[in-house]
Amino acid sequence: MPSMNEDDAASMTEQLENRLVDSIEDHEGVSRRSVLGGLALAGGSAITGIGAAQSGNESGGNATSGHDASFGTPGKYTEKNFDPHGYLREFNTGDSTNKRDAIFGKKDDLNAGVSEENGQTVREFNLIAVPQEIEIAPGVTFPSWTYNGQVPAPTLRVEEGDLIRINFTNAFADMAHTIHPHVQNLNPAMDGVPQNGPGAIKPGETFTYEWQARPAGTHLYHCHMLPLKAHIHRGMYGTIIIDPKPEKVRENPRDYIDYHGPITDEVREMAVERAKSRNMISHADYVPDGYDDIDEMVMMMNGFDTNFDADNEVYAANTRAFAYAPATTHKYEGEWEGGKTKHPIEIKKNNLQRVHVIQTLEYDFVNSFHTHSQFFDYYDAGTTLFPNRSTIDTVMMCQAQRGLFEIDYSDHQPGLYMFHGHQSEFAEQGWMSFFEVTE
Ligand SMILES: [Cu+2]
Repeated sequence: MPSMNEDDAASMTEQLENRLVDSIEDHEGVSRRSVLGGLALAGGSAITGIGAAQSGNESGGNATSGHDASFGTPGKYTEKNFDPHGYLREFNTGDSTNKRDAIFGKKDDLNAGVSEENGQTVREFNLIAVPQEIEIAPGVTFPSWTYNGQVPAPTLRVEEGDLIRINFTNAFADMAHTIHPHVQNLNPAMDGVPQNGPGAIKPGETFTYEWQARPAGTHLYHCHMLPLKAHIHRGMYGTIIIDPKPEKVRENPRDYIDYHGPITDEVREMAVERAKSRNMISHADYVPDGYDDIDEMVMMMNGFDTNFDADNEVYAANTRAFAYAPATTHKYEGEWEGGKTKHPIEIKKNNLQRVHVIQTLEYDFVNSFHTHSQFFDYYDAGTTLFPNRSTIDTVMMCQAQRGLFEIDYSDHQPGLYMFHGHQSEFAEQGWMSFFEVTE
């Protein structure tokens, strides 16, 4: 049987959500509107000294603007410039002719283009540091610091061996930022720490970072300004996925597999096949035998300290508490539209399902990821093509740790299957979600 029926799951989510929203009602760092049906508050701006007019809302409005005095529906999210469901599978490759941002008609110029220089593919992106109010629970906003107005920042996806070029602009009025990538950087000036290279990128300044795309895997980028925990906790982090090149794997399979036995032809071919299945850029149509398709998604496990006491009150995967949980407003009632509310993540049972999981929580030492009713394979940092651990249903992750999960529900009945952080507090305060397995 599926882990829970829809009505029970929606009811449980609603109870948890109401409790969560009640618990943070009076925090000075948050404003709460639609749940109470009250007026917009300027709490976040007062705390941070960041004016609402500077909050980057030219990209289609944010949760603060446009909803003053609106009486929203309890349990519904109202912010429309970030959709945690669209974000799951939104991979930016730099290709400016193939933007995937049609969900809300929002259009930024993140993908700046793909070109060749000295025989190397260059994937170019525009990232802008900008303050932004974001919605972290229905009707509850948080004064975040962002890349491109969203938390998590956009996912960048490149191929091993590419040059990643980042045109970085700091649009804050009063605060310096950087971008530090967790890749193998050959030039220390490009490391994005304030003490090196261009150093802190001050308000109004721009700098072009260039990073080598290696090693293949699931990686992190984040701001490295001090106080570091503040810049990370406020939301300045995103994912870089580097797809393995099958040709490189064929040449040096040992670099890609956690395996110390002889490299037989069979082992080599198995590694090459796995590399093809991971590579969504130059092998986008490749599907391994036995599967209908490959589906990949990104979940950054994060949290928010809404009263700024160095302890998180709201936890989530991809920012919004319970965003992937069943709700009475879900799609089966005809009310679902991207950005409006929450619903489970659909998994087609015959797909090879991968989840890139990145732990970015501040103020708590560890986070975890736990699946109900099924076990998964785990590839630490996504850098190996054979699993480091198999047949586990929970993995513990420290900050900046990330991994690739492969989950197979092909022999399961269609229905709802819960997953969540296995710290009970985190799960109850927002980090609880469901996969909906479908035929
Ligand atoms: Cu910063």
